[in-house]
This record gives sequence, C-alpha cells and structure tokens, in this order.
Amino acid sequence: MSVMMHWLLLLLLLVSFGSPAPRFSDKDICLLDNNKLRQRLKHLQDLLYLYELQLKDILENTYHRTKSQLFSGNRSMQHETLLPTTSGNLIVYDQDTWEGEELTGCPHTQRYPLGLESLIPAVGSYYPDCSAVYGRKSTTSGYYRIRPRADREPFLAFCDMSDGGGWTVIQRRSNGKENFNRKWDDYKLGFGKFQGKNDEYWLGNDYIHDLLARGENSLKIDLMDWHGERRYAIYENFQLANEQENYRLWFGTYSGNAGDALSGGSNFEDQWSASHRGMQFTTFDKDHDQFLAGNCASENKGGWWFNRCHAVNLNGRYYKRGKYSGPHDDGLVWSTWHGMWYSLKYSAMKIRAPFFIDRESGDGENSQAR
Ligand SMILES: [Ca+2]
Repeated sequence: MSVMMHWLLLLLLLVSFGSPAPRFSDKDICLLDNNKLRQRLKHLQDLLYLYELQLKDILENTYHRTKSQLFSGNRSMQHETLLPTTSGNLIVYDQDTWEGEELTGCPHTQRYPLGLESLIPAVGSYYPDCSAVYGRKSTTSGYYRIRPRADREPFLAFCDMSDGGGWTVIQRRSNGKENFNRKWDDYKLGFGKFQGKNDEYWLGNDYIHDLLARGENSLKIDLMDWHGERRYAIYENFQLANEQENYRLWFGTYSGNAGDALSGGSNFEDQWSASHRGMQFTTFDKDHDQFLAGNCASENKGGWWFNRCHAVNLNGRYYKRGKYSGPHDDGLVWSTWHGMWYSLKYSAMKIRAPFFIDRESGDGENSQAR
C-alpha cells in the first residue's frame, strides 16, 4: 500500500503546514521567511497533484484493463488490436517555457523533503530524464528533449507517462521496420525513428549510460506476443558502465511475470552460459562476448550484452510471426516466457528512478487476479 503511505505522509505534511502559526516575535517572523514556506507548500501541492495523476493512472490504466480482458476473454479477438496506432506525426515537447524557481538559502535536502529530486531541472531549460518531465506535470506521453548531463547536448527520448508515468524509453520494437543488426557506433549513439509512439529505436549506449549514472534506476521491460498477451519484468538497480568498459551490464532483483530471463534461465548451466549479468556489449564489429569460437551479435543479428550467447535478445531479428526456425535462435527472444524459438511482437525497455515505482500498481499479477 505504498500509494496510501505516500498519501498519509502528504496529508500529515499538508496538515502541519496548514495549521495555525505559533506566536513569534517580529524578529522571529522575519527569520522564518514565509516565502520559503510557501514555496515548499507549492512543491507539496505539486507532489499531491502527481500522486493524484498516478492514482488515476493506476485505477484507469488501459494496460491493466487489457490484461484483464486477455485472461477472461476470447484470445483470438485480441490479435493485432493492442498496439496503439503509429501516428507518424512528430511529437516533441520542449521545456523552453519552463520557469525556474530559485529557492535561496535552503540546503538541497530541505528543499525537497519527500525526495522530490524529479523536480530539479538540469542546467538550462531541459530536464534530465522523463521522471523530471513528469515531475513538472507534463503528463502526456511523447518525445521530449532531455539532458542528463549539462556538459552534453540534449537528445530526444520517448517519455512513457502511462504505467505510473515518468518512464524514459531506451528501446522499442513494434513492427520490424528498423534494422537492429548494426555496428558499435550505431548502438553507441542510437538509431531508429523518433516520431510515432510505436516507432522502433535504440536510444544509444552513451545516452543510456548518462541517464543511469545520475542515480539508482529500475528497468522495466514490457513484452507482448503475437496473441496480444503481455508480460513484464522489472529489474532493480539497473546499471551500465561506460564505453571504456564496453557498457558492461548490471542489474539487481527481478520481479514480474515474464520470468527472470536476464539472469539466464532456471538452471545453473543455463545461467553460466546465458546470464547477461556482468556482460559487456557486443556488436558484429566489436566482440566482447564469452563465446570464443565466434561472435554472438553476428549470429543473433543485433547488439546485446551477450554471454555464450543469450537467454534474452530484444535486439534480435524481427520475425512477423511467433515461432520461427533457422540456423540460430536469433529472434526477439525472452526465453523464460516463450523459449528461444519464439520471436515476440513487441518489446519496450524503460527506466525510472525507483521511488517512482509503486508495487501496488501491479500491472501484471494483481490485475490477473481480478
Ligand atoms: Ca566471441
């Protein structure tokens, strides 16, 4: 019930701010600096607004509703119906009109008593990530220019403001139109189409690294098969090393209903050869995998954190059907759900600061039970 906890905390704080002020001398009143208090109150009101939005999203989320229908209705009716249409229109939200609020004299931690890091803008007029965009009440999903590092240029990323909001999407597959069998430099700087809400792209390992370097992040992976059934996986403490370390991957505890495929599968032998934890990134032109006799990216048609070789490859070949066959298991694979010889229809990898995650939103297991 973490939403309720947040609400209770908020209520307590609001009540404390709203109670009659104690009697102070004139000097004390001057020292209190009412202006700062008002600004803090405004931040709390902003937070209340955000939690209202999140609560609304949790209660009305079409993603949950779709899942519920899936588990009770005619599955064949769901075929081809779940992907939102690709508009093709360029949707870019800039933050040029945002007005910075300068709170003077307060330490950082005092300014944001409930961990409102997301309300802090980056240098200039860009937000560091989609959580910060959401934190400024921009709650429409779309492409935003974000800037996790002040010394680097801002870049476009899709902000998923559904599913609790504030997600920065780092990868998406939806239609097979984009070629993911690419060189190191393409994966480093990103590629794909950044227009429609289902356009396929890889954000770029440098950008992903910069986003993750700002603090702890959770990774959520949304998956869908060719029957329209959805699963998800969440990994806490998702990290990527820099290019000097070949973007080595690290992640913590798994939760979800797709299975912990990133850890390599269910038995020790699978994990030894297929766990992606601690693996470096490999492309067909830069081999850092554990497969001595060859290059996993060449075999599996996309850059990834290959071991020898994989239990997950969301950048593999896009087969426009589920089951496939061939010399290599090179499909869009999440092995603990459909095995290595089933290529999924949809995947999205998205990141967010962990305090944003509300376990009770349960966009999987809880809604199945309804
Ligand atoms: Ca190799």
